[in-house]
Amino acid sequence: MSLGTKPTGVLVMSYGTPENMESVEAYYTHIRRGHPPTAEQLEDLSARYRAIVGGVFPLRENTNRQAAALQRTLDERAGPGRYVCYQGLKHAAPFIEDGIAAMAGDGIREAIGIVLAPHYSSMSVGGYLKRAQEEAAKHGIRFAGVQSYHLHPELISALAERVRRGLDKFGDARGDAIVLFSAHSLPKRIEQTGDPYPEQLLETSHAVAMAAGVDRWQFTWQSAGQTGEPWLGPDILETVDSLAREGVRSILVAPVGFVSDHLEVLYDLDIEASRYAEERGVRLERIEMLNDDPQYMSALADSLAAAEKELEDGR
Ligand code: FEC
Repeated sequence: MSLGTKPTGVLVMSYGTPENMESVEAYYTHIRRGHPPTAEQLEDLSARYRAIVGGVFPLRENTNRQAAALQRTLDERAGPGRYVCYQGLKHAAPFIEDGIAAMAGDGIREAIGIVLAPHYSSMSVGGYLKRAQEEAAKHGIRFAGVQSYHLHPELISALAERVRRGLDKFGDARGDAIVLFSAHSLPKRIEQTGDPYPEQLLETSHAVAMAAGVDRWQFTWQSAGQTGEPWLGPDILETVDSLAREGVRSILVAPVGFVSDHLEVLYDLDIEASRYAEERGVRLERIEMLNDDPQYMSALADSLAAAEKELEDGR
């Protein structure tokens, strides 16, 4: 229980997406830590958004729906008013710092936080948590964040159900299909610091494959940046190419490193990888994303309860 009558603040953190096509440049500049993209880079990204969005940036609506569903789940568990969710986005407004400042404005003294991405890397979740912790300290808010929840049983169960449904799409060819688990690549230098990201992703993939009764599966990376340094591989396009050469004709992609429908799924997988596979005579399908799935919300709520316990133990 939090001290006094104030609710505990819950910072729901997500990547963030532009408001509209006009704000793609500002968004891209933020991702590049203040360095504006070249005209060519900007056009490349804008073209990818044009290919998927049709005037709406799906990640924004999905994050809104996830935050609202998590609020409902927490209200059902603890009664209304006990927890209040605030959004904090990494690369768009409301930024992580805005979410914490809004809590401070509401008089909140204790907060817990979770990223809508299940796997920890110092370059991903670690970055979100550091910013939240620093901003909370400025406002005198005690804060504890969830590092990862990649093996939570309800997360695994929700993903396994999607893998089973995804395989059904292949009908009679179901038995020949291979499941390709994927996640956002990161610069290869994370391997030198013992970062848990690659291992956690393999653990999730293994657990989902077991739960779905799948024995033909591989893990591959996707969406690597063009930054001039090596990124973790193999990339999904290389993997699709190798599998096609081995005679595989049916691939189900399970992007377990992501939880929402957004650019890296709707463009990199549904358009780019799908087309690439088709050119090689391979049918590529994808599992449905979790979005506001009730089991996913339950995994988030359980993980937050563990973070709150840390706050209580530290009192
Ligand atoms: O739908 C949308 O508008 C946003 C989709 C989106 C998600 C996402 C998630 C992750 N990223 C991660 C790491 C990196 C690193 C860089 C990087 C760059 C981009 C660019 C876009 C972008 N990311 Fe992203 N990412 C999404 C979108 N990401 C757009 C810039 C253009 C490009 O490279 O395509 C390289 C930064 C640099 O230049 O230094 C590193 C990781 C995740 C998964 C965890 C999370 O959600 O936080 C890791 C969604």
